[in-house]
Amino acid sequence: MRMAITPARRLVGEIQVPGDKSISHRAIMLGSIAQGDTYITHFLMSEDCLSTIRAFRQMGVHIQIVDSNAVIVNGQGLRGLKAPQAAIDAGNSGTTARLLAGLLSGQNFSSTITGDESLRRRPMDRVIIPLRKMGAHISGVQDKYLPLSIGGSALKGIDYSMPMASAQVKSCLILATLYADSPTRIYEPAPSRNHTELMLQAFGGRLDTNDGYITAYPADQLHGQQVHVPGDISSAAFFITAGLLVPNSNIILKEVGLNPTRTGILEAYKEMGGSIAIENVSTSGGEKRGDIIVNTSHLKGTVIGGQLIPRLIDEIPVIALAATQAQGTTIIKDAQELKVKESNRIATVVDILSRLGANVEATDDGMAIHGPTPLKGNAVDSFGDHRLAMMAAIAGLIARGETTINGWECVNVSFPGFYDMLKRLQN
Ligand code: SPQ
Repeated sequence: MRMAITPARRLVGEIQVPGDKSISHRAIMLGSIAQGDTYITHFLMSEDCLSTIRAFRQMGVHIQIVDSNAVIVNGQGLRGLKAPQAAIDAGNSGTTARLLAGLLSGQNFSSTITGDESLRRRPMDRVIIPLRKMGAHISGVQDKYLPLSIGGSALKGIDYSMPMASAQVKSCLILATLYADSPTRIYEPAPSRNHTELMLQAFGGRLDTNDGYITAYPADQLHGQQVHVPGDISSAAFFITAGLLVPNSNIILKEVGLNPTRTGILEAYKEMGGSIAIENVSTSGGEKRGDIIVNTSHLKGTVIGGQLIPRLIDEIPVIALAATQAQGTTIIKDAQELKVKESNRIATVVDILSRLGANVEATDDGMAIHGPTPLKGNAVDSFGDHRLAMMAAIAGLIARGETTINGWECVNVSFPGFYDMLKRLQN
């Protein structure tokens, strides 16, 4: 499907972006293996999260979709999952595949995890290697790719230093350790999102966090909870960026997740001179949330790297767009992980922004963007990557003429309703 975007005069209004994708996945997973019901509100009903729901339904969990964003999970207990009769299809979702790999390794049945063409190209050795150290019987194509075959087995805790900052690897090992006979210590090169840690504790699981490492523990039982999912800051990022770039804009984003492991984009934009304020802060289930108010701003270039990268990794495509409008050069470095997302997000971001007239070059671990450069509408491809499709749409609001985006449908992976929300701010 092709989407056409034309320039916006201004963006004004109040919106509430859909629920956080990472938290929605985890609520289904922990709810499924907890005792009793888990009630989830403001759940993200997107393709990725529906892949997680389908996976647990295949394992005998009753999951009721009450309305467009409320779900009740009828937990089966830690040992209550049933052997799936067919391969579990994680679709486009790396989170589903990698977290499930850990959860399934400790079961007393065999299973297979597969995914779509994009996911079958993404590395799974990052979970295969540590899971094998725990005693898992797990193998993949070339020992690296989906489909993964998992023969349930007895697991033991390990000490593991992760080669990259990855919440998915960390969460995979935390979930596997629930079924192990001893604790696992996980060292992270830099802090990544900690939603699994926070939610597991809310469900009654034990976990210690220290500077640079966490200790995960086996569990006897988890207890179903009420989870109210905050708005996804990775989805809010598109509107925050639009608010900064489109002239005369003022956007209020209600109840967005402000977990400090996810707010790198706010720090980067403040450093670049963005007018961003936070109001009405509260915390629920350990997750901070609040309203974000954005006004049009003159931006300046900056350097984004090091420990900041895992805290804004999924927002880099749209931050790169903002950098095309900033005075001076923006360097994004230490971001090699971008190469193994739904697309190679270094190559694809540079491709799209260059086609729109930006002055940007790829580097080995990120990119350099020289601004400000006026953008010109053009035909671009989404590369089947939801974050790129939405980044290109925001670019289209400030580009001269029309911008068309091929392969628009991938937006449903994380943000159904994105276009309607964008339109509403233009009225
Ligand atoms: O789930 P998936 O496909 O990996 O989604 C992405 C995204 O852009 O939506 C990455 F492509 O988000 C990841 C994120 O990059 C979601 C995630 C999580 O929920 O744990 C963690 C990050 O990945 P990683 O590899 O750094 O752990």
